[in-house]
Amino acid sequence: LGLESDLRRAAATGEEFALHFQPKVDMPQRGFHRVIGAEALIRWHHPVRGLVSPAEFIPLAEETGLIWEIGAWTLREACGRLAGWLAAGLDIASVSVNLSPRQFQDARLVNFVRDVVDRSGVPPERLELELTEGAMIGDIEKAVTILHGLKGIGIRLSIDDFGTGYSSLAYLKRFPINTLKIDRSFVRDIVQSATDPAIVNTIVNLADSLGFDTIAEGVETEEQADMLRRQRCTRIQGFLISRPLDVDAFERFLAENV
Ligand code: G
Ligand code: G
Ligand code: MN
Ligand code: NA
Repeated sequence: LGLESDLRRAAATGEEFALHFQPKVDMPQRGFHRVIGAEALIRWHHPVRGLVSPAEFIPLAEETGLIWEIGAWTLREACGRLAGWLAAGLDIASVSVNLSPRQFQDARLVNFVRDVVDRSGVPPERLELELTEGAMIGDIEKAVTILHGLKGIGIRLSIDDFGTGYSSLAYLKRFPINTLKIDRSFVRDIVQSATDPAIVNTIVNLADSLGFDTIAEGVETEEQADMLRRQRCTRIQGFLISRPLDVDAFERFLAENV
């Protein structure tokens, strides 16, 4: 209960939150990784408890409805940072923001996202929203309508943790999305697994056929990256490239890598 009232207070101002950014890179057959974007990940600096993980407070925010205020802060902050980087000449292709199921199902979502993008002045195609399959189960017709509404703003859409949820191929073909983010559970054991390379390869082929991109999450070693490359997955994100970085560290990373 203490944490809930603290979160309510934090959500009211946003002052205790910060965004960290984890680079996403491409992985050509040879040569260097190039930064293609970054994922924004929220952090809560609690005045007494110190850093509280989103794994702890996002579920609480969902249960209490505070996710709307927190998500609004996150989206504004991400667009504000992106606008600042572009104005400073740091040519970052996209910044993604995670949406939890309750945010996705909120009737205010499409208008709110349009409004934040408009006010920030960022080109909409530089903003990406990451949704999980779980957000879209239930009323599929409604989910497709919301996705088209978001698409109509001109932003990019990805399915996060892909392969762990329930989206059937019949649904997937109706989703106007750009990217499948291959869940890190398929990456973790890919070097020694008898099955995981085939699963990744199948996801990449499926994405190709449907006109989607892919990116593998949770890549921690060169060996995993090599195996992914052999499965034709050419975009990665993970500790091998960088942990999520605070704004200063991320700006240094960009300056050295773009
Ligand atoms: O950054 P970290 O790996 O600790 O994130 C843990 C979980 O919290 C991940 O599932 C991530 O998607 C989620 N998360 C991080 N930031 C946000 C955010 O701004 N909004 C939502 N809805 N989820 C987030
Ligand atoms: O659910 P989502 O994919 O949004 O989760 C993002 C979370 O994954 C963040 O909390 C981030 O810290 C974590 N993460 C990012 N890269 C790696 C990695 O290489 N290994 C592990 N174990 N976690 C990672
Ligand atoms: Mn994500
Ligand atoms: Na994920």
